[in-house]
Amino acid sequence: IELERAIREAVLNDRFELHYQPLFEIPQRRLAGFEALIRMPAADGTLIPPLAFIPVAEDLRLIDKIGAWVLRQACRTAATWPAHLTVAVNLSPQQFVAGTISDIVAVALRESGLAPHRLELEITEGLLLGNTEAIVSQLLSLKAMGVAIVMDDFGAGYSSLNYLWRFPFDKIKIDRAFMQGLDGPHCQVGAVVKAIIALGRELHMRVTVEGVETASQAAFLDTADGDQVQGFFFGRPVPASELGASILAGF
Ligand code: G
Ligand code: G
Ligand code: MN
Ligand code: NA
Repeated sequence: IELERAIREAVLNDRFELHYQPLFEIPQRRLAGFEALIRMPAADGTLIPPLAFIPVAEDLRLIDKIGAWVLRQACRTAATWPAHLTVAVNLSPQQFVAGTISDIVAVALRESGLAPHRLELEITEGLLLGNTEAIVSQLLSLKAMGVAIVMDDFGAGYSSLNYLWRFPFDKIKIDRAFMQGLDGPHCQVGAVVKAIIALGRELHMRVTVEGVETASQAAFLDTADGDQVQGFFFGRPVPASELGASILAGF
């Protein structure tokens, strides 16, 4: 109840923050762009992570408003970056229910002046469980605007392979569980990652490896053929205000 009140108040006053985590090209490790990650400031000054309030915001049907704010804010911020850098925004399945997501994205792009090809929209398999035709037509109209569609957390769910040929993804992000698995007892994890990358190649989709936390995981990337990497080893999410200097330094 306390959380519900805090969310409603944050929505009314746009009191959210976006942090940005860098993505790098493989193998040059050149900065490619950032993923925008929402946080909600709490009364005591701490930041509430999305997993703690996004599901509640979804139940309260407030995610459309929050999501529209995230899109506008992320596009506005990215428009101030060097023009080769992209920004990725996470979308909740609920943002596709009303059928207005492409209008909301169009407004964010128009207001900010951000070139559409610099915006990536990350969706998860939860979205694809729904009304397939309605979802595909919305994804296609987003793609027609020039925006990239990304399958997030790939491989973590139940039937991801089935989605790969049904939906028009430009990129897949391999779930961070695979990188964590590299340090565990299952010696075939690396082979599965390489096979997913090959699958992406065959489908003409770019592949991002997520959740790289250690030097040994980073070294694995030299043996694989991925396009991009993201993870704490290379860069943590930081507030927009701290980005400027880091970007100029190549992060
Ligand atoms: O930043 P963090 O690792 O705590 O994010 C946890 C989860 O919250 C991730 O799965 C991420 O996709 C999701 N998330 C982060 N920002 C947003 C957002 O703006 N909208 C939605 N719907 N989910 C987000
Ligand atoms: O589900 P999604 O990929 O959108 O989740 C993004 C979340 O993953 C962010 O909240 C971010 O903080 C988190 N994250 C990013 N890199 C790493 C990492 O190297 N290790 C772990 N454990 N989490 C990460
Ligand atoms: Mn994501
Ligand atoms: Na992910």
